[in-house]
Parts: sequence; structure tokens; C-alpha cells
Amino acid sequence: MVVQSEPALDQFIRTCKPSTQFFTGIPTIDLTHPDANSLLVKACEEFGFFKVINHGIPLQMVNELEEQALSFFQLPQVVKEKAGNPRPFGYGNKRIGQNGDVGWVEYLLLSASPDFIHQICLSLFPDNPHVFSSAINNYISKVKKMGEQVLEMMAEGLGIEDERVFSRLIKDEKSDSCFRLNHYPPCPELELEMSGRNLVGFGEHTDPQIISVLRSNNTAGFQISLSDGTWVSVPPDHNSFFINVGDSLQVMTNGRFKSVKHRVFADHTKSRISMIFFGGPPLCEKIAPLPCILQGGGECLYEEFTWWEYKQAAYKTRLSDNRLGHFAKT
Ligand code: GA4
Repeated sequence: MVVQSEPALDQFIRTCKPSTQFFTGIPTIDLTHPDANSLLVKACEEFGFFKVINHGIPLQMVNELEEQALSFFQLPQVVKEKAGNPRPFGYGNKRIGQNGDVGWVEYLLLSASPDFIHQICLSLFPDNPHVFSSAINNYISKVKKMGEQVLEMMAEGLGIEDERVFSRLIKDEKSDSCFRLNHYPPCPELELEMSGRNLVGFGEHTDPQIISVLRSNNTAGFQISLSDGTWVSVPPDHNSFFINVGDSLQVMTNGRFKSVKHRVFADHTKSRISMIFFGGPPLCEKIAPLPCILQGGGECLYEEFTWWEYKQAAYKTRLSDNRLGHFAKT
């Protein structure tokens, strides 16, 4: 067995312009609003990112998972490691992916299948796997439904006849969706102050899937890149969800929706906990710009690929790489 040493602290530091202010322009979509469909489309075109309120997800269930997650991350390292190696699924600490990326984060990366989750919880807690596995599975099932609803509203907003054109990919029983619990521990060793030095929790990247549904505790640190390349800080809101457009949705909409570049900086005094559902298509699904989108004019920007091919290519890249470039038509 090869035991990897911990990356040195300076590997997590990025120096950039201090941004102490929160960006106030993040679109907030009330899912019960009569114009929600068109507002969603606008948000996906402009930012590839938005906040969802009136989402119908019981907050008690969300808080329950947050508590469970906190207790999990407080366990001794040897217990957490019983979840196995995070490649492809399991417990990871400070190393992300397989190509040398590091982040000030520990995480549990899971396939979103209820049976799989139960198995992992059984390895972690052989005497009582149910508490953790049902907290995760209940959460996923609700958040997945909300994600499907949002995808149907997006299709309607785009005027697509088949409103299930996006959501069916996640509803499919073979959907390759995954789930991640992240814990960004505080880093008191480091006086970050206003020096412009930041501790990278999760480096800049886009998500490969269709959409990602994120919920975090009230600790700041999440940033998105705007269309002009400026990074802005997203005000945390533990009662709402944030949704990212992923690369696959950018392709299906022929670039009309933007897969948002985002990153997380860790806090030096407060823990950040986040939970993300990544809605992905079945492995054999062909991803390409939708014919009904192309009918509106404009040339087709991407080659067709299967989700399996995209995933294979994506997992060979570094976090900050432009993964879609490989499939762009020249
Ligand atoms: C980014 C989105 C999801 O967290 C993830 C990540 C995955 C991993 O952590 O193993 C990847 C990253 C993510 C994209 C490029 C590759 C794969 C790390 C990495 C360097 C689970 C996913 O699907 O893609």
C-alpha cells in the first residue's frame, strides 16, 4: 500500500484581490412564481447559476443531514476511511480527483443509488447503518425531485414541446447521478486576514453533469465566475438551494445555457459543510445539442458524445481544465 503524505499548506494558498463584499446580483427564483420558467432561462443564459426559494423541501430533513454529516466528519480518520477510497466513490481528504488537485476539504463522494449508499453506511457503521443512510437517501430523493422539476420548467421556458427532454435523463433508473458531502475545516494556523491570501477549499471548475443542486451551511466561501471573468462571492443561505448548469446542459442547449465556473475558499475560523447532488445522464446516453434548439438558427457547436465518453475524458483532466474544449466543433 502506498501511503501518501499530506500536501503542504502552501499548496492551498491562492493570492487574489480580496473580495470582502457579497455579490447581490445572484438570480433568486421563486419556484411558485408565475414567471419562474422564463426567469430560470434568463438565469441560465446569464450566469448558469441561481438560487431557488419556495422549493418545497422540508428544512428539518436538510438540517438532519447536516447534523449527521457533521458527526461523520468528527469521527476518527480510521473510521471515515472505512468508506473506502474516493476513486470512484468513498472518503477523500485534501486530494481531489486523480490528477494532482488538492483542496482544503474532506468529503464523502457517493453514487446516488440508495442501495450503494446503504452499502457504504454498512461499512462505516456495521451495527447501525440506517440513521446515516436514511438521512442521505431521504435528502437525495427530495432534492432530485426538485432538480427534475426545475429541469422541466427550464424546458418549458425554452418553449420545448417535450418538457421532459432534460429531466428524463435524471429520472432514468440508469441515471449516473452522484452526491457529495464536503467539509471545509477552519484553518486557524493561517492568518488570512485582508492580505488577499486565500485558502483554496475546492479549486475553480465546472461540473460535468446536467445540473448540480447545492446546499451549504451559513459559512461563506462559494464564488462564481461571471461572464466577464470576474469572481464574485455568493452570499450563503442555508434555507435555499443553489443550482449550477453543468457542461452536459450547456451542450444540449448548444451553449445557450452556461456551465458556471465556481470555486470554494475555506474560512480560517468557521467550518463549511456543503451537500451537492449532481444529476447525470445514463452512461450510454448520447449528449448533443437538441435539434429543436438548433432549429432556432446558429451552427452546432459540439460533437456528439456519450456520457461515458465525456466522463472518461473528464476524469483525466485537472479541475480547472476546460473539459468541453475537447468536444467543441472546430
Ligand atoms: C467536479 C464535480 C463533482 O464534484 C465531481 C468531481 C470529480 C471528483 O471529485 O472526483 C472531478 C471533477 C468533478 C471534474 C474533473 C475531475 C473529476 C475531479 C477531477 C479533477 C464528483 C465530478 O463529477 O466532476
